[in-house]
Amino acid sequence: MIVVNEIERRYKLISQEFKSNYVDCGKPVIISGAIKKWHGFDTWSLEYFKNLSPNLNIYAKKFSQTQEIKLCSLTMEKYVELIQAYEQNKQINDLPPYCHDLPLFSLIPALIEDAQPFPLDYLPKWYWYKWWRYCQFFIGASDSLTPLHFDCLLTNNIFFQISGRKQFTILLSEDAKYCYRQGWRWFLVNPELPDFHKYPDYKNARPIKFIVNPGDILYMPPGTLHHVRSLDPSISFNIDWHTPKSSLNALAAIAKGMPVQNLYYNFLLTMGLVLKISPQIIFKFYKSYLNYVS
Ligand SMILES: O=C(O)CCC(=O)C(=O)O
Ligand SMILES: [Fe+2]
Repeated sequence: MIVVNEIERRYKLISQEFKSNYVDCGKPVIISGAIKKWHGFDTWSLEYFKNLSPNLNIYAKKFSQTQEIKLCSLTMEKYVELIQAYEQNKQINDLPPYCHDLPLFSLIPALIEDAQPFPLDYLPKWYWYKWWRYCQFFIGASDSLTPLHFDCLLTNNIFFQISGRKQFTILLSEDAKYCYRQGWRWFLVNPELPDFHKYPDYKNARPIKFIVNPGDILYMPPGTLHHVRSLDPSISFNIDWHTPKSSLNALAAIAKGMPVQNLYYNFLLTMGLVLKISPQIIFKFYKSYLNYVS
C-alpha cells in the first residue's frame, strides 16, 4: 500500500478522472479554484445571509468533551450577530454554537442559482434531480470545531468551501483502529494535540493535515475520519453521496455496529442507486436524514 501524508491538489479535474483516480481508489483530493466562478462565491457572506433571511429559524450545535451534542435554536439574524460579536472581541464573548448540517438550499431556494455551474457530473445521475436537497451547510465563527468522526452513512463527501479557511486533519478509514472510537462515528483522539499517554495506538496513525481555502472543493472517500477547525468565520457546505458500490458496502457495515437508523437510510439509497427507484419516491423517506443528529 502507498502511504501518503499529503493531499493531492488539482486545478482542473474532469469527472472521468475524478471517478477513476479518486473515487474508485478511495483517495482524497482537493480541486482548487473550480467554484470561484459561482455567483455565490462573491456574494455569500454572513451579512448577506442575515439580510436575506433575518427571521429564519436555524439550529446550532455545541459539541462537548463527552461527545454529547447540544442543540440550540435561534434566528439567522441573532446567530450572525453572535458571530460578529465574537470576532470583534474574543475576550469577552463566548464562542457561539456551530451551525452544522443545515439544509440551507431547501430553506432559502434563491441560493441554489448562486451555486452554478454545480459539478453534477462528479455525482451518480441518480442525485442530479434536485441535487441541492442533499446539501448541508456549515456556518460558524472562527475557532468552531468539529471533533474527529466519519460521516455516519459511510458516504462519499464533496465539501465546498465558500468563505473563510478551515484546518482539516483527516485519516483514511484503515487508521480508524488507532483513534479510539466512541460509539459509531466519533473518536476520542484530538489529532491536533494527541495525548499519546492516553491514546498510545495513535502513534501508528498517519494523519494528513491541510488547509481548505475559499474556492476549494475537497473530496473525502467513505469512512474518512476528519477533524475540522475553522480558522476564520466560515461558510461551507457538503454533499454526502453514495455510488452503488459504496451503498452496498455501507449496508454490510451493519455487521460492524452501524446503528439501525443509519441502515434504514442506506437501504433507501441502495434502492435508488442499485435498484433504480426514482429519487422522487426515495426522498420522501430519506428526508428525515437531513435533520438526523448522531
Ligand atoms: O466543516 C466542518 O466543520 C465539518 C465538516 C464535516 O464534518 C463534513 O463535511 O462531513
Ligand atoms: Fe463529517
